[in-house]
Amino acid sequence: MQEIRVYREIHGVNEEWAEKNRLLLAEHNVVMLNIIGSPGSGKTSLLEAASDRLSQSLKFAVLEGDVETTRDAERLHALNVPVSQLITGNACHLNAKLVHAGLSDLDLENLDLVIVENVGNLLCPSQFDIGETAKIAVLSVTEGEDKPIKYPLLFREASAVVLTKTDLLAYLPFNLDSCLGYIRQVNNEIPIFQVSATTGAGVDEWLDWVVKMRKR
Ligand SMILES: Nc1nc2c(ncn2[C@@H]2O[C@H](COP(=O)(O)OP(=O)(O)OP(=O)(O)O)[C@@H](O)[C@H]2O)c(=O)[nH]1
Ligand SMILES: [Mg+2]
Repeated sequence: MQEIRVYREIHGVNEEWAEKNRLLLAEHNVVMLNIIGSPGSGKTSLLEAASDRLSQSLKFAVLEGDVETTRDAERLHALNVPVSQLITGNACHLNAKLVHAGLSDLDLENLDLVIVENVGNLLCPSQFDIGETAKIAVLSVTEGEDKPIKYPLLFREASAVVLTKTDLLAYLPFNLDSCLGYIRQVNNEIPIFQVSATTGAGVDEWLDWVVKMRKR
């Protein structure tokens, strides 16, 4: 009888690099946060709105993940944030090896925190461990309130949710209570921050959480 060949994706290789990242971060006592959300959900805008106050509390750098261009890195560079751009080519997520390349070039000895903005995608980045201390789920009110139950993996794995663009709530048929309920349905304990990068509302509350993560 003819044999059946089975080919399986080797996630083990990514795990090895993720472990190297964890060791590197631990060696320098640096926390790494992995920000994940749909394209355009407001990840870079959140960092822009937060960078000034965050730099008063912690020494931090950003690794920007994108399929193409250095646009997001340029936006943060313009605000004097130390930032590198990680380009994945066609991949819909960052892998641990690419993150390792970015981490290795940072002055980790003089940093408290590295924030990674993953490639805009609500599903794939959650499936790849990059050695982060915690994941942060970013969801904008323009995406619809049901996304936490339609794409539950990120919300299950995240340590916090940032609900962005709340300044637009008045103009959208977005049911905030339903959204909060759906997030709780997937992850009962998770802190949820309601934020507008445009008005600055809620940014400080989220930053308090970030600073606590570093001190923990
Ligand atoms: N009204 C409003 N618009 C926002 C807010 N935050 C971001 N935006 C807008 O949303 C769009 C996308 O914002 P980005 O910060 O580039 O989103 P992103 O998640 O970094 O996008 P990718 O990196 O491409 O995945 C831009 O036009 C922003 O101006 C907000 O709080 N309120
Ligand atoms: Mg961005």
